[in-house]
Amino acid sequence: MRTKRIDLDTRRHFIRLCLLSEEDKDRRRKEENEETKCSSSNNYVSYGTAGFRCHHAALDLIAFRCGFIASCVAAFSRTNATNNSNDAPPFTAAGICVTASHNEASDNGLKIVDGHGNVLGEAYEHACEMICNAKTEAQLENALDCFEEKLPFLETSREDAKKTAVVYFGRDTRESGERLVEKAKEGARALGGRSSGVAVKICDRGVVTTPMLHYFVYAHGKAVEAFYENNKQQEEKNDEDATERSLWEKIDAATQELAYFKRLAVGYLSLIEEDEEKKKKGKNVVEGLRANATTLPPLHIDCANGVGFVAFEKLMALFDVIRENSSSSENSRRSATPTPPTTKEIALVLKNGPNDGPVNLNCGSDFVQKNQRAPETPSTRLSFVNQRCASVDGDCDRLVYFSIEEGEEEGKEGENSSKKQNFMLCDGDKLSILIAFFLIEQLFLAGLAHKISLGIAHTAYSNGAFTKFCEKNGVETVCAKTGVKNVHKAAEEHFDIGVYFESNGHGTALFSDEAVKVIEKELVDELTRMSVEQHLRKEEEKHIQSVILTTKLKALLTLKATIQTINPAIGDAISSVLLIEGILRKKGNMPFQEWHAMYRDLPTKQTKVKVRDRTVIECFDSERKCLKPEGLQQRIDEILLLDSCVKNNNRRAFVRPSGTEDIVRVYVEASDAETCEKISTKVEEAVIEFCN
Ligand code: NG1
Ligand code: ZN
Repeated sequence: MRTKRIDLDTRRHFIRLCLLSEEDKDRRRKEENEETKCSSSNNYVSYGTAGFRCHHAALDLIAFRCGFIASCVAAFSRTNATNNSNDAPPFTAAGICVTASHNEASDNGLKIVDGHGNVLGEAYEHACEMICNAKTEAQLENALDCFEEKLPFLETSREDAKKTAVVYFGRDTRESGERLVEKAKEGARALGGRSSGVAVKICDRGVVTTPMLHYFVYAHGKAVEAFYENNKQQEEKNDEDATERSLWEKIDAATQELAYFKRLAVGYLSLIEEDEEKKKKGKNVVEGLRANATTLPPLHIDCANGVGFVAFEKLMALFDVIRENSSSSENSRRSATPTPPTTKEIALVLKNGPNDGPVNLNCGSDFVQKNQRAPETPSTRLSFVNQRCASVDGDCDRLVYFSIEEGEEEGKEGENSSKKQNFMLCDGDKLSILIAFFLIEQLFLAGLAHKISLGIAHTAYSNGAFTKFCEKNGVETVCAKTGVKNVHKAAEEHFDIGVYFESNGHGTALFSDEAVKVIEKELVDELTRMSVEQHLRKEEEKHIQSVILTTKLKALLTLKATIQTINPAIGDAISSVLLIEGILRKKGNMPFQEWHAMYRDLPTKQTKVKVRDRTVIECFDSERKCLKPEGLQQRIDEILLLDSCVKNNNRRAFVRPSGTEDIVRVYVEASDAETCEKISTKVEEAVIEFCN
């Protein structure tokens, strides 16, 4: 008979704690007549596009329950989710990230990370929602039953299943973060105890970006896997205590901030290595033609007044250490000559940190991308003009690039002249294009284009000009529902290398395990072939051969460096900055304007509409059409015919309920801004009419 994963005593203990806090909440609400903005009416908090998110005051109970969920996920799943076999390593981890990403400062949220470092699977969402909204004992029992159904069943008795569940915690810079992390820890600890046979270990990583927290959980799993793999191969068994100590040392080292920053920094430095070589030898023709041939101008990063600022500062400090180390070793090698000044590997100017104002207020990637204008924080407003710029969001998992050219208005000069500004945005679509084209080129040069498929996954928010551009250039695309979890899944399912970005800059390039293996094997084969050939060559030829790497080898090394520069767990703005800067450098310091001009976006307008209950809208076709409320889609189709009796292929409009805010999102695209504006107003009116 299948036993329950969570033992009865622990269940009762958890339910009792939940009920106590429910009573406490009711009492407080009566005393204070407390009003909190939840994602929908009657205090029901739904599992949205990216976990639970609403006003921070309504999240204490949810944080506690999410902590418990994360502990169970860590305790009852194996590092290799594809098999439940008992050969799989027993130590697993999960994570809780306390963040509300791009939302305003008073909101907060809970994201649960599974043992692989991914967002907790869709299969758990309904059960999590039930647990977090249950108010009575019966509801809690029912919700736990539903949750347990989803947990992988381990064919072991509880005695054998005695294990350590590790839960990693991280938070962004919001004031409510610390309190909610403490609540979530209490929930996580509710699983630990003699009756459950589980020891819960809490690893609080403090203020970190969301992708860093995902990375720690991912790295934990990898360290455990590697350790067991190693141990299996060793004939004689070591002393058990020593083995366990050594395992924890390995896990600890792999899941620290330094390990994360080192991986990315070393990946980036390997990516641009060849570029440094070229610089020593002189520019090539393309570089010679470019205005910025020697270096890329510094990148001014708007950090959304959030955690990205702190993390980028740490990355820069690591680059300084690497530079110092390499110049001192260079120095000792040629002691007589002074060290030449080393060129900056990367030049970043950080703006809008946590001390500059409330997170995301008038800044950050969401502000820049949706409003199509530069951040408007008082201290930095003007400093973005005529620079190469980028913007990340409040938890640093989104990235967009932009540039504002400002010049004198024609025909006017002097004090009264008004400045003409030209705002240019390279959003998630353009990040996808740059990365995908770069990787396709490398795959061809490496001779792997026929073995590894590459395509782009995107959402309905991608510009029509982007999809046309991909089609024209033979790059396969697939449209998924909004939300990283959906685009990630589409990229994974459709391609060996799936490049995916939401237009708002959420995304990455996903290499399948198989693709990584093929690249690594090809690299080893190529190196072997070269060393054999070199062995057969004459002395003087050997020298030349060692300097001139074959094109194929260079491409393979570039692919390997790219893989290392990417956070393998999830889309990461820090990793994306390094990758994009690396690609731009490798493309001869490609100017922003040239990247931006690869294709011209159709004008778009995105607005939010407040309605009584946004959940009355039901969508289909990757959210490009709506089924309910009845008649709304037909009205949108009619509006799209505005001032024209034939269908215009450049016009698109769709509406969908947001999964992170209590609003309906309206998206419109047309050949000119004026039509966009008109259509948008009419669609907004239709939403209000049909949804209230
Ligand atoms: P919602 O609020 O469901 O539209 C927003 C973004 C998503 C994703 C999530 C998670 C838009 C239009 N939507 O979701 O792309 O980033 O937040 O943070 O930008
Ligand atoms: Zn975010």
